[in-house]
Amino acid sequence: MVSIAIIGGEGSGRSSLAAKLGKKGNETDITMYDFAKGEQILTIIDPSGYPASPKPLMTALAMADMVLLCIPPKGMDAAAGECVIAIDLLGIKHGIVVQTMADMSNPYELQKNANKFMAMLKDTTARDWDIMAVSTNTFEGMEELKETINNLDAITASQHLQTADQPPRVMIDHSFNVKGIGSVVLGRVTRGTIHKHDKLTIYPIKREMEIRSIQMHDIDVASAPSGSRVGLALKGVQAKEVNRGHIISAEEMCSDDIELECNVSRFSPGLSVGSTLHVYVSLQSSPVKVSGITVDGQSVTEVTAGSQCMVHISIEEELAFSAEDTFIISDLNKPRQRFIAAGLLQRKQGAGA
Ligand SMILES: Nc1nc2c(ncn2[C@@H]2O[C@H](COP(=O)(O)OP(=O)(O)OP(=O)(O)O)[C@@H](O)[C@H]2O)c(=O)[nH]1
Ligand SMILES: [Mg+2]
Repeated sequence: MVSIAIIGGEGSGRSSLAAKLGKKGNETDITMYDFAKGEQILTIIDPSGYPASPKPLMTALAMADMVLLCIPPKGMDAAAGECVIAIDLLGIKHGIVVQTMADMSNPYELQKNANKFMAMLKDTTARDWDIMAVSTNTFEGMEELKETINNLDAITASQHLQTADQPPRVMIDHSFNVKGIGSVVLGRVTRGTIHKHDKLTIYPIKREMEIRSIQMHDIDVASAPSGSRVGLALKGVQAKEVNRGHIISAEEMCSDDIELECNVSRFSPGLSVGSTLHVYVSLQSSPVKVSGITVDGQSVTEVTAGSQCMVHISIEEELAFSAEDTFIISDLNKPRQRFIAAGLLQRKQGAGA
């Protein structure tokens, strides 16, 4: 049971690979594919609206346990570089670099490109990722890729298991009304275990509700552990009140004004007070204004690339989050590299949760 984001630049072979790994399902700015055979269940997320918008990329990464970074024979383009920066800022540890369209390349060129990627990734969280050549035309490398995915699945499954005793948390990615059933949401359990009849709250709307029933791959179950992709029928909330990014949990912080301990990307123009930017956290996003920056306790008006600083942001709408969530600050107006900084909550916020 593993959720996989297939990312990369435009025309890098993402959708072709996704279609070979699973069956196409729901399609919005992300396209879902799934595969289930015995114990093996894969959920694949193709951020089809990327690179036009960074949001589908952030959504896919927040939904995934692991990443397949697709690089075609022509090499990395600006968007692939931006994907690497996103992976590194989010601190994503599990993934594979997939050299797509291997039938259009040759062993010498593949090795030469693999050496280049290794050099490029050596200072990032992707430094130990396998690099694998695959063709969806000739099926070269597909079995090896699936085997490597299974190995990573085992690792992420054991990490999910370690959260079993923690309070449950579900990230909602789709919601709709089903005739005769009522409000249904789709999402992923990212922590703990949920049970039928659990009474929890949807954040940031702070609506108390009950889990009426749980389905995993269209089969009714009594409970679902961390890592599961679930469909939930909910009592006490209408589907139209629930949006992608809402979180089912016992307790979340909610705020529209926070201070983040930030690492400013080395590959960004830096950050300045007064600028209007965008923030992503889990599956939520919102415009923000940078209202203050401090370095070593001193207020400053701007910081350069590579800085560490405290950044105070005023968010257009209230977001829900926990202490472990990474916030990504982004500038949608930058033409090439839009991710500016990654931040964590520095201290407990005075949240109204
Ligand atoms: N020869 C060959 N062509 C491939 C392979 N995989 C994908 N292609 C072709 O490459 C082109 C791009 O592939 P897609 O899978 O659409 O790539 P994508 O990253 O989803 O592209 P966008 O969503 O448009 O950014 C298509 O014309 C595919 O038919 C492959 O393994 N071999
Ligand atoms: Mg595509």
